[in-house]
Amino acid sequence: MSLALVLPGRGSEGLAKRLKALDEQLDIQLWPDCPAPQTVAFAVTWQPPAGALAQFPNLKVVQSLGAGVDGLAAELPSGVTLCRTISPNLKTDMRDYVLLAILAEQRQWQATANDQTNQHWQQRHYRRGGCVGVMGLGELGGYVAGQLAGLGFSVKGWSRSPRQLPGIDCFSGEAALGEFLTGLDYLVCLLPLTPQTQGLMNSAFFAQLNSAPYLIHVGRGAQLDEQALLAALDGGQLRGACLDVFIQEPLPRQHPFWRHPTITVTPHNASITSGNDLARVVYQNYLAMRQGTALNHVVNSTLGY
Ligand code: NDP
Ligand code: OXD
Repeated sequence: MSLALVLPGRGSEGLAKRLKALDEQLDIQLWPDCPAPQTVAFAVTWQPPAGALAQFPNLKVVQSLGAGVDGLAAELPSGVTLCRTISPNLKTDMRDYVLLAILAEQRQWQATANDQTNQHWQQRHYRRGGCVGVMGLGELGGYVAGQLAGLGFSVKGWSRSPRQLPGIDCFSGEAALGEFLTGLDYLVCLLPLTPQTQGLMNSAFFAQLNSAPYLIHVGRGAQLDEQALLAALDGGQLRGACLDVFIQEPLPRQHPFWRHPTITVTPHNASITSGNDLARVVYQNYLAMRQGTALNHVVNSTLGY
């Protein structure tokens, strides 16, 4: 039984080396050079090329390189179990990114950096605390919300099904979205991309904001209507945005977000699984598959996340 790494341009060799360090008996095939595709039962991938997974007739489990699975659901052969990669570092890194975005905005950090460039001494007004709304209360959103509450922020959360999280004012479903969106100072998107969340942040959505929050978008680009965002910034429904994910990545050079005065752009690196964490997650699930025990972070094929 072997394991295939279908990771074009994403360092298959490095992952193979780390996996071998965990278990030198592992039989690993690096796509596209898979000499015995019929022996492959487990594949690790991210945005697989069309048809790449279909070449393994005995595939049982696919492990997504990331927490999101939107880039590979269409390529998943039927009957194959899909798992996500979640690690403690992925959660703490996401918390750090969101906290950094909040604090940088509160402290006007970019303006202060520009002041230094211009040797200009100016004490700037700063905000503190505030109400943070977190959309998505799963592995990442639930963790980030809890950590922000622990730091003294007032935190509201929104999910598909009802949740109860200590210290978080929880809302669920479309009917409660308007109430969730009121009174926010910060709005964080940590939703998975599904047909229900695609285009969610559009002009009707922004019209429900009544307190000009600052948007921190770390879910998926297609959840945001980019023109509606620009209009919401112009119209004062939002006071700024920190964006890590985009409809087109890399963000095209001519895109208006690059030079917008109240938008901060980061290159989809809010939280990245390290090579060692990835190897451990893959190996654990590979062993679970072999031993017939429960796999970690299995995607619900009906919900798509
Ligand atoms: P989970 O699957 O653990 O949680 C998803 C959450 O979203 C759940 O609370 C779920 O509700 C909620 N949700 C799903 N659909 C809806 C909906 N239609 N309306 C309201 N709430 C909904 O996901 P993770 O926390 O692990 O990850 C979230 C996303 O973060 C990933 O899918 C990925 O896109 C993104 N990500 C981005 C990274 C980056 O670097 N920018 C890094 C890693 C992930 P319920 O609780 O009811 O199921
Ligand atoms: C992920 C990501 O889904 O990096 O893990 O976006």
